[in-house]
Amino acid sequence: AKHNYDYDLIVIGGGSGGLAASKQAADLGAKVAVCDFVTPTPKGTTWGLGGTCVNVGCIPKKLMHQAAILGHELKDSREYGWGIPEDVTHDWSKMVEAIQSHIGSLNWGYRVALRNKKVDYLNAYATFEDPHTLRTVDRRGKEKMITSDNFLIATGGRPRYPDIPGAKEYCITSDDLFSLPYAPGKTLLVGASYIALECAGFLAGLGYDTTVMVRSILLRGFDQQVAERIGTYMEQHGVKFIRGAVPTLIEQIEEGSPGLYRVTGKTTEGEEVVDEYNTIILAVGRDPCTSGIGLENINVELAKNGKVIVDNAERSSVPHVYAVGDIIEGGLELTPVAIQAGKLLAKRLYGNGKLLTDYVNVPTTVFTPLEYGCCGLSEEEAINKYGEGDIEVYHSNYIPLEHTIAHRPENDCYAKLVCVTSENEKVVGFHVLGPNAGEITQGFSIGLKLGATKADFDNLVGIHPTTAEVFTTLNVTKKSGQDVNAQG
Ligand code: FAD
Ligand code: NA7
Repeated sequence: AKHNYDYDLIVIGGGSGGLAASKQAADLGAKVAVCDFVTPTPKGTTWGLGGTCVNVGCIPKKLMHQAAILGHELKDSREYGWGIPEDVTHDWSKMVEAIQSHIGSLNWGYRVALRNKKVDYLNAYATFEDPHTLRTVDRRGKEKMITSDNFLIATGGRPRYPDIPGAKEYCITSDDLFSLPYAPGKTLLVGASYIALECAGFLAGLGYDTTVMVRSILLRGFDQQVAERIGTYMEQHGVKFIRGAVPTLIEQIEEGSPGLYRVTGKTTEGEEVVDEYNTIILAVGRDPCTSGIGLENINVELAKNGKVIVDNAERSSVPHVYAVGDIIEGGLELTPVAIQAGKLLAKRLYGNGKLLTDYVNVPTTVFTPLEYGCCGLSEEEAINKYGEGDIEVYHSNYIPLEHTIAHRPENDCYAKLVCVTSENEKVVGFHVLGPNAGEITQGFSIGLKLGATKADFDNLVGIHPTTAEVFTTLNVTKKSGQDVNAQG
């Protein structure tokens, strides 16, 4: 018998995954509500509808990356004849204002889209009361109970704080950085994930004294040869690295915007490192927002790390409760993945969709000063999976034509294909380090999805003069030990 619920589907979380699912479900005739509530950061920062990507993730970080690139290109432009004065300055607040105003228009756009599609939007924090009932609490503390047939949890993640004195009092995270109303000054980034390196990259590019404190390796999970090349490039472009260290104590020296703080750290050898910074940005990982939402009341099974265990159709251990995006165990923490999973789930639930989200060969890009795009396996993963003897790596340094006139260093950029010999040299790993790596990787990733071989890449005719054409002419194998320097 059909129950008399308020909704067919309630989505908890109005971010990338939740919005995509709710709009798709409504398009297919379902009665849908979205609950989205941003718990303020310890500094009090909060934001509008749209989730991490729009407000404190992909969008503002790519725009700040662009601001830094423009600064670098301004310097290049002199070599191309532009008479740029030597004393050009950058205005942090103006940049933040422009970015925040763009984000504001996106927030508004999402509200309008939900209204047009007749999705009810509740700016309220949701917790499960029983398997079909949510308790929602809005900003003013007003409570409401709502019921639904199905639920989608898409609550995303938030930055983790290390358990050291001063962390929450004096440090900020990516949740605060993109709307910081004052220039950060001398900055320390703690962590070596892509978020830490991207932020360090654009801050240095904008002219701030920038240091990264790295506990172990750069970019865990990514190809380590490329990760180290990123580190080297960043070091050559002004980013300082403290390797093998973690912070143990943060103290305030001066109040202000920014203030001044003393950071004490400890290296793996037990040595103490001490320095002072105006801003400390913690980027030591993210926790899934799966606690404090009543999942224990309805027995949704979680993995040890707090992520929701789902089957390949994004269904949790409770059959009418689904999960997508950053909170699913074994998923990928990327916006387009959350969107795809949300859309396809809604099509399966309310349309006649059959497609499952494919989490394999998903391309991604790290927006460090020199961008790193990749798809498929890192060299290490390929060796683990196929054995070193069955892997052939083709690689080359390259020089973007644009860099020649600008006299940029000649061997920063790098292209690499990881192939499986016994499978007709099928390409299982695509890696590119250079300008516009994201744009390059997006196109080539369909080749990997379709099972392209090295011969297919060789058979492809390049577009000249581009940087992507390097992938049509790779002929040096890593095993040969031949020189990969680009011909100047
Ligand atoms: P989110 O977008 O995080 O949305 C979850 C929403 O749910 C939030 O609004 C949250 O406030 C709300 N919520 C949580 N709990 C409740 C509750 N109980 N009740 C009501 N609402 C609740 N990805 C890329 O693909 N490319 C990038 O370049 C990129 N850059 C990034 C840079 C940074 C600095 C960060 C932090 C992330 C970046 N990401 C990037 C990752 C991307 O932002 C996430 O993968 C994506 O936003 C995940 O979407 P989601 O739907 O899972 O969750
Ligand atoms: P990640 O990728 O696990 O990154 C966390 C980073 O922070 C990583 O460099 C860690 O170093 C470092 N870390 C963790 N704890 C500490 C402490 N206490 N002190 C100093 N440094 C620390 O997590 P994210 O949430 O950023 O990313 C999750 C996924 O999103 C990731 O897999 C990407 O593929 C995309 P470590 O290497 O552990 O020594």
